Amino acid sequence: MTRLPQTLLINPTITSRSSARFPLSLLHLAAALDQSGNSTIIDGNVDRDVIGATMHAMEQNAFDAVGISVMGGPQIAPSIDVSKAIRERYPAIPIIWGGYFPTLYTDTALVAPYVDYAIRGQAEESLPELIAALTGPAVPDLAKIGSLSWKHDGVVMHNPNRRFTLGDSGLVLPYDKLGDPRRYLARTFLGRRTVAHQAAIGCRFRCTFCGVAAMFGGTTVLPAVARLERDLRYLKYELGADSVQFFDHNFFDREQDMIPLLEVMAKLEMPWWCYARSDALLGLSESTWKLVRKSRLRMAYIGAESPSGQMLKEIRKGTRPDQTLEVAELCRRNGVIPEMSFMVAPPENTEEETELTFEFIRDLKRINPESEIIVYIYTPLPESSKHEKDRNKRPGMALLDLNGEPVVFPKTPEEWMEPRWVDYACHADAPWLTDKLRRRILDFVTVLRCRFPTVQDLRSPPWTKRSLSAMASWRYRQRRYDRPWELNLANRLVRLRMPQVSGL
Ligand code: B12
Repeated sequence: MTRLPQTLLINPTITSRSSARFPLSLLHLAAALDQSGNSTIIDGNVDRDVIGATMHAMEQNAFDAVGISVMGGPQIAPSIDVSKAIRERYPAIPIIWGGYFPTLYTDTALVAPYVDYAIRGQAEESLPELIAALTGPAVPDLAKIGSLSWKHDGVVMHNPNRRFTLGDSGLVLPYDKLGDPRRYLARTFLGRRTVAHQAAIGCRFRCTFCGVAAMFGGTTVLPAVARLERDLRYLKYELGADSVQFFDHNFFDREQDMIPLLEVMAKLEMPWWCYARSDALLGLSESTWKLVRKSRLRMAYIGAESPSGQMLKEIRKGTRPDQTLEVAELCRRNGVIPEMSFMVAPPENTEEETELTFEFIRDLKRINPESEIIVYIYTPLPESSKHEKDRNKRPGMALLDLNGEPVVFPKTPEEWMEPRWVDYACHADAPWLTDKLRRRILDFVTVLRCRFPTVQDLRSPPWTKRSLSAMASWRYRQRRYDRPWELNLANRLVRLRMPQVSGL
C-alpha cells in the first residue's frame, strides 16, 4: 500500500488564548491536503508551547513537510523560533512558509536558511501540489507549481501567480482537527458563543496601503448560497455558535449578489460583524437594509482612513470623506455600529493631517456617538510588496525618516522582529514620527477611548466605564488632550480593551 503524504501545519502564537479564533488559514489548507494525504494542525494560540508541541508531533509521526502560517508583526518571532527548532532537529524536512508575510516579502522570507519554500497568496491548490512533488517518485518539477517561490542553486525562483478559486468540497472545514472546536467559541459583544468564519475571499479594490490588495490584486470571489447556508447551519446547530465574526476581506459586494447571502443570514438570525465599505453600504436599497436588519448585523468595520479627499485618492481608497460621515448616520438609523479605522501621521503633512483627523473624528462622534474609532499610524507597504499588477504603477513619495534619510525596509525575517519593525507592521509607529507627535496621538486616543469606552469591552463593569467617561469629558470638550495623567492612572486600574490591539 502506498503511504499518503503527511503534512504538519503550524499557526505560531499571535494572540492570547482567550482571543484565539479558528485558525482558518490552516483549516482551509488541511481540508485541501486531506484529499490526497493527511495533515495535523498545531495552533499556537491555544497550545502555547509551540516548539514543544511541534517536537512532540514530529516524534510521533514521520511528516514529509511542515507548513507555517506567518503574518507580519508579532507572529514573526515565534515563526522563526519554531522553524529554527525544526531545522536543527530534523534538517531534512522541508519547511514551507505561507500567509501574508511570505506573500508580501517573499525574497526576505527565502533569505532565511530555515525557509525552503514560500507559497504566495491562497494555497489550497499549490500546497498539495508541492507536497505531492516532494513526496513523489520522480525528481520534482517545481517550476510548474503556481504561486510557488523556491531556491534553485541558491537563486530564488518565483513561479507565476495562480488564479484565485473558492472550491467547495461539499464538506464543512475539518474543525475536529483542533481538538474540541467549541473551545474557539468566545463570549463577545455579539453573543455568548461567537464563531469566526470566512465566506467570500479577496477584495475587488486596490487600495495601495492594504495587505489584502497586495495578496489578491483586486479580485474577489463570493461563496455559493448553499455553501454559506451549510457552513452557518453547522456552526449554529452542531457547534452551538450564536453569533459570527466574518473574516471576509470585504463582506458587502454587489447588491444583487449579496441579497441571496443576506437572506440565508436573515433566516439564521445570528448577530454578526464584518468588514465593509462606506460606498457599498450607502448604495444598498431600503429593501436590502431591511434584510440587513433582519439578519442582525451589529457592527461593520469600515476603513475611513482619512478626512482628506486628496489622500483618499492618492491611496486609491475609492471612497470620499463625505461618504464616511453619511454612512455613520445611515448606520445609526439602522442600528448598526460603524467601527471606523483611521490612518494618522502620513509621511507627508504629518502633523496637519493628524490634527484634521482628530477634528473629523469629533464630527463623526457628533453624528453617531456610538461609532467606534480605531486610530492607526499610516505605515505604507514597501513598493516591492505590492501585487505584481500594482507594483511601480503609482509609486508613493519616497519615505524619509526624521533625519531625512530614506527608510530602508528589513531584508531578513530577523530584522522584521525588531520592535520598531513589529510596530511598523502593526501600524503603531513609523520612522518619521517625532516624539511630540507620537505622544499627542497617544494622548488623543486615551481621552477618546475613556470618553467613549468601546462596547466591545465586556470586562469592565458599566459603572467604571461611566466614571471614566465622566472623568474624560472636560478634556474632550475643551480639546485638552495633552498628558491625561489622571485617565492613564484610572486606566491602569480598569484596563479598558483596545480594539486596535485586541481586535482584528
Ligand atoms: C484573523 C486575523 C488576525 C488574528 C490572528 C489570526 C491567527 N493567525 O491566528 C489576530 C486578531 C490576532 C490578528 C492580528 C493582527 N493582524 Co490580522 N487579520 C486577521 C484576518 C481578519 C483574517 C485572517 C484569516 O483567517 N483569513 C482567512 C484565511 C482562510 O485566509 P488567510 O489567512 O489569508 O490564509 C490563506 C493564505 O494566506 C495562505 N496561507 C496562510 N497560511 C499559510 C501557511 C502555509 C504553509 C501556506 C502554504 C499558505 C498559507 O493560504 C490560506 C488559505 O488560502 C485578516 C484579514 C482577512 N480578512 O483576511 C487580518 C490581516 C491578515 N491582519 C493583518 C495585520 C496587519 C494584523 C496585525 C499584525 C496588525 C494590526 N494592527 O492589525 C495584528 C497584530 C495585532 C497585535 N498588536 O498583536 C493584515 C495583514 C496585512 C499585512 N500588511 O501584512 C490583514 C490582512 C488585515 C488588513 N487588511 O490589514 N489578525
